[in-house]
Amino acid sequence: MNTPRKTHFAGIDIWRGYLSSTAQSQIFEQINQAICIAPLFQPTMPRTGKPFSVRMTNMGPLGWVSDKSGYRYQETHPVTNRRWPDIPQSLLDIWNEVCSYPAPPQACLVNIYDKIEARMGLHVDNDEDDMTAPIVSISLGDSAVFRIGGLKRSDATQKIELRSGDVVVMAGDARFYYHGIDAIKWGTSTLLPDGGRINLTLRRVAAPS
Ligand code: MD3
Ligand code: FE
Repeated sequence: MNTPRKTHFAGIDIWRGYLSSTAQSQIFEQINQAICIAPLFQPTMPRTGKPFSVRMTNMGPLGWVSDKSGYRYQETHPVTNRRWPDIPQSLLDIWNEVCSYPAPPQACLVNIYDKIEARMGLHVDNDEDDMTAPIVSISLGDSAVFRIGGLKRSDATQKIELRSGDVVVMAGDARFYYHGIDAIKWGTSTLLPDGGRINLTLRRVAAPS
């Protein structure tokens, strides 16, 4: 581990510089291996079918997908229909280090921001059955302008920059807060050879049995 600094912001815990540049490179390599098995797909909005500006894949027993029929977790890739690759041990270690939930994550959603205009609108993550489980986010590559509000869409929001190697933990009330990514600050990191940003979110879907 690096010498991370834990700060609190708008109800969430941010560990600045949690991952060393070596650790970031190793995780990037592991994501590339996962993408060979589970290629990036273009999610689309329920009902309208409008494509997201972000491409995605998943690791773990479950993966989050979105298409015209809705948002859901499923055991297989929407295009290949094969199971998702395993979540690497390096990421399971991070989950254990930053939260005290009594079971491992079941999904690692991989968000790829590889277009200039890539962003993620204000939303709440509520497709998980156990909403008391935390979500752990890992940022790699170019910095992002992250926006977070409150329990209602109309609540005031605040912006903060998420940088390569930062780890964010959403637990308790913050788990239900509206949040999104306004923009990527291109050229702020050299980790990804083609630029852009990768965000990983580790998620527990079902309560432990
Ligand atoms: C705050 N991803 O995948 S990660 C998502 O950077 C998502 O790609 C963003 O929002 C990204 O759903 C933000 C940080 C994050 C993740 C989940 C949260 C913040 C959160 C859930 C509740 C509150
Ligand atoms: Fe989210």
